[in-house]
Amino acid sequence: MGISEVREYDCWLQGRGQNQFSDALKNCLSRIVVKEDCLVVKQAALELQRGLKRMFGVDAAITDTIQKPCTVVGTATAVSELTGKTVSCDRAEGFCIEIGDELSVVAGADCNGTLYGAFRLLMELAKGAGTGFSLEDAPRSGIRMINHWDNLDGTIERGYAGPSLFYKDDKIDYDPQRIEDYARLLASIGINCLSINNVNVRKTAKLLITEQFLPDVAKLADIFRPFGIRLMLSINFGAPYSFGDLDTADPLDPRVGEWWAKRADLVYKYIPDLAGFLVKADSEGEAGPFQYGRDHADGANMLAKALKPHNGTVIWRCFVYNCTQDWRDQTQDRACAAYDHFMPLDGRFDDNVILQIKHGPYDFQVREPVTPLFGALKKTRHLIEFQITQEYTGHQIDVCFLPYMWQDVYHFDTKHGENSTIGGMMGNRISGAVAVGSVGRDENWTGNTLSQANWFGFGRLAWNPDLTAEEIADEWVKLTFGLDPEVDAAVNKILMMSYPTYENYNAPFGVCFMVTRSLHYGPDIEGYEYSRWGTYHRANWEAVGVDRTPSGTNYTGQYAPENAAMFADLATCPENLMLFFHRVPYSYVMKNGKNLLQNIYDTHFKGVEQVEEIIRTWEGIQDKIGSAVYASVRERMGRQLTNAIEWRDVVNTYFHRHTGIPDEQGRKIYD
Ligand code: GCW
Repeated sequence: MGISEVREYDCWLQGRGQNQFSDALKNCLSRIVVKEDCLVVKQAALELQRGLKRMFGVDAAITDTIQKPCTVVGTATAVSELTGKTVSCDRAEGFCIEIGDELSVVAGADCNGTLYGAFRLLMELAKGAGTGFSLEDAPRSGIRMINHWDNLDGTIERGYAGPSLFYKDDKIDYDPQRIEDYARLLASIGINCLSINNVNVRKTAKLLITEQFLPDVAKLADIFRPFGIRLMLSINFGAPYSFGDLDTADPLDPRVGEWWAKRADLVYKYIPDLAGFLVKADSEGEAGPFQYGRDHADGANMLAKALKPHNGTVIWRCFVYNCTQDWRDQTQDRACAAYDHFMPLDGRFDDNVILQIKHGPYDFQVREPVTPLFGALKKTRHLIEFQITQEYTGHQIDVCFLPYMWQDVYHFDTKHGENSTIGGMMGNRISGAVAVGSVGRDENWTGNTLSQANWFGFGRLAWNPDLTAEEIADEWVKLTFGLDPEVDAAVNKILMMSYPTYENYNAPFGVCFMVTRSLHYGPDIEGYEYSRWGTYHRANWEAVGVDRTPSGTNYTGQYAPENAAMFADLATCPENLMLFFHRVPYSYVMKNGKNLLQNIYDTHFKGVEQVEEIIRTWEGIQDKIGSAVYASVRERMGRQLTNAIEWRDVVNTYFHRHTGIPDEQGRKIYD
């Protein structure tokens, strides 16, 4: 059989592996029985039919008449009635699937669960499941969302995969088939909510909540609805005056509350099931309640009251800090901002307000500690925010498998009460997971085809935070590249070594910002060192890192006592975060017996060697994966190697110039 090309557009819904079903199983799958009026359940049947054809070449008919052999699709109640067999799966949005020659079943706890069951059946078949297979599963959290940072002009803030899927030339302009395919891929990994415009709501984007755009937003919502996906709109807190007829946006001014209440009535007339508004306020220059001496709760609650009659939710982002910091003042610390702003407000928010908190206190750096708000907030619903788009992790040029780091976030123990890891709190103390999306109009959605694994991985972890990076990589590789053991081993190796590789040549030991300003690709060691953004490493001739212990900014004090002590003590602070928490002399001897300076040199030399190994590994499977995907990824790996070499040489030269100390192995460091 010839090498079938990896169809990059289909992502993980390829079915390249298991396409030799037994005749009995093929007959059973070829008759799909569904008898329910729910839009999403009907879509589940259609997706099963589409997937069987596109992934496995099996033609299936859809009927409402039960006749074995057949595959019954529906909510558990309906399936039990149709089959006379009691099927029970009662966890929200959960499913149970069974594969049999006479009778296969896709049963959902509800409509969404049925859809997720249909996609899971297709994926399990693609991984080789056959007769006798059964699985019951349900998402840990109720909110599994992606944020688009798409602008109305078609650009995407921090986007690296082509123009926006939704907008062009200040209009909503899209290919309906592409949007349906996008909804399909999102639902197949359990995403149930999508905000469709940039949180920096500027220029025309402010008008998305007006009749100029609402009819088209409604049409978009119609495409996502059968896939169980509700939309959110990012709004500009200053809208009442920036395009409205008021002269204020003061949340305590009754006129403002009325203005938003009317606005909400209009929006929900067009999109009755809109999930709500996403808000970035008083952050990086965006309008907000601070302008009027009000706090975040005043601002969020005013909006929440406007949405309440429509069952809408306000998601209020906590990415706020005083972005006019003075690098001379070492008492200021941007890392403290989220906790300082929001802990005092715990319990002040209405029940339809949910805070959205970045997983780290800074800004999606290669490695950050987990934000101390998690576990500390007791009376406020909140989400954890990740970034799939690779703003600081290689712009989807460099391969960098993010679940490798995300699993460390989910495993972090906040030491607040019982079951206090982030993963353990998902679905109870943490209401869900959200991420900044990474897709654009590129044929492969994500620029680098291997970056699809990050999009896939976010969805899988939002569904089940106990999954390991290895499990996610292995599943994505099988679903995308098929079941050839040599190909699987090679791509798994590349994914699993890619994060340590990137961290080695980019920003090891939690040093954070050394990227070029505003672009955030490539090195500029002091690019942010004197900026107003509070993003410093303070390297000099003897030491590097920021003292965030009680003798410094006391950021460590925001953690639960056990973690505060652990981070504050250089001996117990994890070495991969030590420059985030401590100012460390270059002479400091690390656990591997070498001093910090030599470890800086070693990590950067090693990072380049690891990229070369990644390239060799990819080249080794060239004749097994089809020329298109091979070439597109190999081209990016070439650029990644250039980037890694630049990081190695710029960083090593910087620290060599600052210290005058050469590499112990005498390797080349340029002066
Ligand atoms: O990560 C930073 C980005 C900004 C982004 C901001 C945020 C949307 O550099 O581009 O703005 O954070 O999260 O609001």
